[in-house]
Amino acid sequence: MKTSPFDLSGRTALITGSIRGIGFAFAQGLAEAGARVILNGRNEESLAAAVTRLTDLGHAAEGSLFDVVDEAAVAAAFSALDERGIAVDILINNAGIQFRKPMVDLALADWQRVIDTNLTGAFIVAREAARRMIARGTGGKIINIGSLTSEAARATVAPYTAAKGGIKMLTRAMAAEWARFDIQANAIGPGYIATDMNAALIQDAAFDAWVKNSNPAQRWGQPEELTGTAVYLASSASNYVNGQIIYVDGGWLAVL
Ligand code: GCO
Repeated sequence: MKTSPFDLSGRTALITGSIRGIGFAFAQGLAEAGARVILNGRNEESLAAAVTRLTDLGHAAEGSLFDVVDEAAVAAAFSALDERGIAVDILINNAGIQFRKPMVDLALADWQRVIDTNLTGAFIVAREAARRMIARGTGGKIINIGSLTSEAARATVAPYTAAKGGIKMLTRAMAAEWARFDIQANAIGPGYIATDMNAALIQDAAFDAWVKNSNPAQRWGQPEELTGTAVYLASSASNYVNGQIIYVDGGWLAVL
């Protein structure tokens, strides 16, 4: 029986920022498709709890504690996996933060924190993963997480917008350098997804109405509505797809 091109059995996936929200949904989706998953976060307890949620469902899951902005900690995390003979075949660069303030009032430290986590962190983790994929000669998958703000801006979220715009082009730079090693680098652009990060926006009646009136699906998306695209980009079904960003946004960017 021919195995499905979407089958991830025998693959190992690392998902950064996967304790909750869309990161956790990505991890659960890839685990359901057969992958062993490595969750990541910065808080030991909540990371362990997230791992237990998946192992309780019978999935092969474990945790790797590091902050994506900490270059030494990221390198140490990968070395620890090397020592245990664990090869990361699939990387989802999902770790991200949001900070909302008009630019004229924005402190450089807040700007830097968002850029470091949402853009530089993706570079730091992908570099470690790609070095090993190239050395093993086994290829691999890198999936970055963009946003509607990879294409269009909204007031008060300038560092996030700059970082997500950067993620789109960083993904293409990865394709330019790593596709020849059979590494496919692509991105997913979530629309407005009902997560903790957007809780304040959901509770804001005017903002909630704006989201519902601005996308043809007329609703917020759910985290699990992103996982199918992640499984596709993590699987051999996308072996000739490179440097793309797939928007999962209810049609927001497609319709005036
Ligand atoms: C915001 C939101 C957005 C969404 C998403 C949209 O403040 O506008 O947090 O950034 O999370 O990225 O694509």
